Amino acid sequence: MEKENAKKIVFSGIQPTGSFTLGNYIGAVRNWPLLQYEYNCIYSVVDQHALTVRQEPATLRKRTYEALAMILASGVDPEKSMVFVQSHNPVHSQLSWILACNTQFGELSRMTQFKDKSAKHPDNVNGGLFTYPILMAADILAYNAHGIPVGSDQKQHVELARNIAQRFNANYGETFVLPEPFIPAVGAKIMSLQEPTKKMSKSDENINSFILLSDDKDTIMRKFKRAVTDSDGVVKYDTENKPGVSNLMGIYKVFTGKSFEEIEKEFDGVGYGVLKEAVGTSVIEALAPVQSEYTRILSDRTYLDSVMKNGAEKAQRYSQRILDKVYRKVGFVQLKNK
Ligand code: ATP
Ligand code: LTN
Repeated sequence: MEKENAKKIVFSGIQPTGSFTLGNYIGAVRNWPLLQYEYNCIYSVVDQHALTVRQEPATLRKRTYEALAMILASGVDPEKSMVFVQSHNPVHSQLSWILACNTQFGELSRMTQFKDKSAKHPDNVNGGLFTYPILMAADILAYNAHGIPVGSDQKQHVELARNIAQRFNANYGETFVLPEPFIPAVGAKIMSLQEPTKKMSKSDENINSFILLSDDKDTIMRKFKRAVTDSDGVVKYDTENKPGVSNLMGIYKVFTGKSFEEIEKEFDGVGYGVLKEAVGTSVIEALAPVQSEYTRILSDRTYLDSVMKNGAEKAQRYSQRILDKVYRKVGFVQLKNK
């Protein structure tokens, strides 16, 4: 990776908080392997972020392996990209402190995810939940990443990272590359199948609201058949008035490459049942190879451990250089024998 300095850096992360949803896949992970040719890509299982919500330790450990296996099963090649677990590289937390001292309380208070998550877990509005976007900025800035492939819900956090970088550069001199979100044109926000005005979320209590990448064929089809639509029976793309149908059409578009016009024509006069069945089939077919790769990779712990180890070493080596520079800029004394 070090050899190809001309390529820009892409960084993204996913939390090991549960099995990935179709939203995680379409909005983020599916795009990660596609970027490996044009960019130097760095992908992380961000386990430190997961702690902002209470986690059962054994479950977190298990899900960390599962998340890594899912990233690899989606087509990310650890020979081409850096793939690692966040807590294996201490640079993220070290940089996070410096960035925290360059971030305003008011900026953090405006983050909509903080407002949503603190409303959802009123018994655990902890400091980590509030300062989490700073750790996310550290994830990105520790590698001088330029492109951040995420779903649209993360746009605000990437913009905050950019603002922090800009401010640091203005105060201490040119140090960080300014990151920008890479948001997919279609599927940046897949909606809940039960409440299509809300984002599909793996932490939703209603299991019929999401498709998990680990769901089997029958479960996927059943969940699509139960998806909430509307009562006028017309297949038309109109997110405002027909959010349920539009969400199904968006998913179908992602996996078939058809335009909304073509989809409207295809289902003209046939009703929602046929649409739901076709969407279900397209998803089942698209996920099948990822699911079998996932099962194969997850059963090979030795391989996953070696990917983690190599990734951690590369990530630390790469980001340490940037942290050293930051430490010099802010005025920390360098040890003479370093
Ligand atoms: P949740 O709220 O479902 O637990 P999250 O937002 O914490 O999920 P992460 O696992 O951290 O999810 O997200 C990883 C990536 O998936 C991010 O880039 C995020 O933007 C994207 N993503 C999450 N949900 C959706 C969705 N419904 N549609 C599109 N992209 C999504
Ligand atoms: N905050 C993101 C996950 C995440 C991330 C990152 C994404 C953590 N660090 C760095 C892109 C770049 C989330 O909750 N979905």
